[in-house]
Amino acid sequence: MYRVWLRPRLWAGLASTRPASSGAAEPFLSGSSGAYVEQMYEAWTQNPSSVHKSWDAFFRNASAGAVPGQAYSPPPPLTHSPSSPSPRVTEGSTHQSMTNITEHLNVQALIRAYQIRGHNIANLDPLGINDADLDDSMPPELIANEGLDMDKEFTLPKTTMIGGGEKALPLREIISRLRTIYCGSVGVEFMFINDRQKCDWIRQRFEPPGVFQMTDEEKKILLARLIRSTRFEEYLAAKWPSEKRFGLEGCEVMIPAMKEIIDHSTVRGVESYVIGMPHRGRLNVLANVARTPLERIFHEFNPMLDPQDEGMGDVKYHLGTTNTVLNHFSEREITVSLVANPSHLEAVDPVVQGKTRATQFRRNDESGKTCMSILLHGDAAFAGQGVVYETFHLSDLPDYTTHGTVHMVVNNQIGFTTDPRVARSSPYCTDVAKVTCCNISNVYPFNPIPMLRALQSQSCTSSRTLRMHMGTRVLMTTVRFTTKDDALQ
Ligand SMILES: Cc1ncc(C[n+]2csc(CCOP(=O)(O)OP(=O)(O)O)c2C)c(N)n1
Repeated sequence: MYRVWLRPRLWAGLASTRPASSGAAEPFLSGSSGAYVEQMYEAWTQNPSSVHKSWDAFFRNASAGAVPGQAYSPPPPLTHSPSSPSPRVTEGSTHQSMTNITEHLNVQALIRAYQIRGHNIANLDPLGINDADLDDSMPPELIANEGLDMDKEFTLPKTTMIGGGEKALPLREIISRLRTIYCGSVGVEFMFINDRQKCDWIRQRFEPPGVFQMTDEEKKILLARLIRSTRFEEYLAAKWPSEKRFGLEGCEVMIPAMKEIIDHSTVRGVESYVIGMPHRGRLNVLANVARTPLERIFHEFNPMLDPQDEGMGDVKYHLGTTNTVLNHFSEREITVSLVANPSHLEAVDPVVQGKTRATQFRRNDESGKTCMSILLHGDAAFAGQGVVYETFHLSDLPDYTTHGTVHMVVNNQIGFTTDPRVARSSPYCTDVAKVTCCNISNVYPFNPIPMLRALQSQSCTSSRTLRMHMGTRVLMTTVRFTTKDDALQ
């Protein structure tokens, strides 16, 4: 309200300073200066000493109700002539305000640097072989200038929400919040997206204080699901130690993560899920997400099966299933379809998209509100198989789109026998997906709460979702330790 009242007054004050007969227009009266003056006014309302003294005087006068022409006092001339009045601003204070401006600009650059590069030093590389830049040094732009006073308060720019309700914070607190958000167990990459609205949307989901917290009830559900997923892997490992298992060990959190996506999107109306994935973790997904009866899965390990029997050999990692299950979160019946895995890595991706599109078509669903696809990948296959890139490029075409897919990459930092340093040329295995400007979160699975929060906030939460609201792909890559099981298979 105050601002609305002041603005006409502010402009009236400025307008009246135009010399009636002078042909030279005042530079601050040009159309393009409006935003600048308003920005300064915003900054002044937060902290009067953050603007130049002459502006401080002007804003004070205008807000005190000075009549047009009296709020403004002209700045000192650039050249000093004996006839001109002596400058009212001392050299010391000019220098101080220049320092102030420079410091604010430095802090703004630092905030932006964390948004762009914070993921480079996030805790994502348990083996020390996968640093984003293929080196593990701190990017220089993330180091605050030595001269900056850590206890000084700085006005936060509009491009960050780290303040929550606060408009200014001490530099020490700014850096601490940025490090928690961008350099912990979630490394979010989004500043390459050339859509300001999407970037703001993501900042709103990641930056406000407290967004990575969970209620006790949510924590209990997460723990129960983690136990079910972990115990399943342990049981297979203990019971059939010499069988191929393509285990999910170390990344069991993928199961609660998938269930989180399903829970929250089904509340928003999704009734049918089409899932595609390779062999790794497939039995766990069959058991805990698609709810295939455990006895059916275990039966396929039976050494007495004949070659022609269902489940013999590798088949248990290749067959698909479709089940209708009751989702306890939404109390709704949903259909979960795990598409058969043809062994040729990633070949299932376009098949899943085709099946999803066909289901949406049959349901007269033109925006993907009732059927969605989820694709799981291995790190080496995601980076190395051309069909991934091709499928991503089809994803926004009007005749092919499925209105957003959640992709999850299980990154065990090995592709058969090859480690990432000699497996691909890009820093991250997910870089190929950047062609379509999708948001990418790199997460460390041993800290599941931030991981689930990040996933939930982008793909499927409450009233607005990145996937559903903006029809956008969401990509999550989970880095985990390589286990003996990976190396054997
Ligand atoms: C197109 C294709 N090429 C090669 C293979 C053989 N192969 C099976 S698993 C595998 C390694 C895949 O590594 P990654 O994608 O990282 O998944 P991981 O098994 O490590 O989870 C390879 C090369 C295959 N199945 N399909």
